[in-house]
Amino acid sequence: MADTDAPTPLVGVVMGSDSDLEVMQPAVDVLEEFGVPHEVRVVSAHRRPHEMLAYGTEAAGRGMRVIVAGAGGAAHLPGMLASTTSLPVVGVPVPLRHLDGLDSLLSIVQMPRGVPVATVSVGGGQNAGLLAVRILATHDERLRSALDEHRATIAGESAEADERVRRRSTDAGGPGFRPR
Ligand code: RP5
Repeated sequence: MADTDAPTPLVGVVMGSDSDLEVMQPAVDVLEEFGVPHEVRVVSAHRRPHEMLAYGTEAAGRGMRVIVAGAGGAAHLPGMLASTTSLPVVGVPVPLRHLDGLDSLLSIVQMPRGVPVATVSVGGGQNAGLLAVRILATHDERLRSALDEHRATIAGESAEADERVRRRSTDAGGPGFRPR
């Protein structure tokens, strides 16, 4: 039975294949952490092109605000979705077994003039999720303070890492870090 109480998804996390899920899951995790309503779909540009076009064309009308699209290899999904909608599309290059994801990166980032895709790093699912939250936060005070807190947490972790490394180098008897 359909869950009629489910909130309208604001972010669509889509991928070319379920084999992309491992890379895309961190994006989903971020959206869950920040309490952003979202949906997760396999929308293949090559295997179901008509459904993919319909997804992009209908997304804004369904209340969506951002699309996060991941694909690998001949990674046409983010760019093709961007050509069907004025919503921001965040592209995630998924690394495959061959070519280390450089193929995916170039396929996604090298968009023609007029059709932008905000491309994150190879395998950068988490940053894609965070970028989607940042886009929503431009009009959402709660999300903006949650992002401020998140940045403070990361800064704290980095300070702790600094302390650990400094302590280790001091224990090793020198003021600076010595490679082993
Ligand atoms: C792309 O082809 C998908 O995004 C995936 O990264 C890649 C391989 O797909 P599978 O053959 O694993 O389904 O369209």
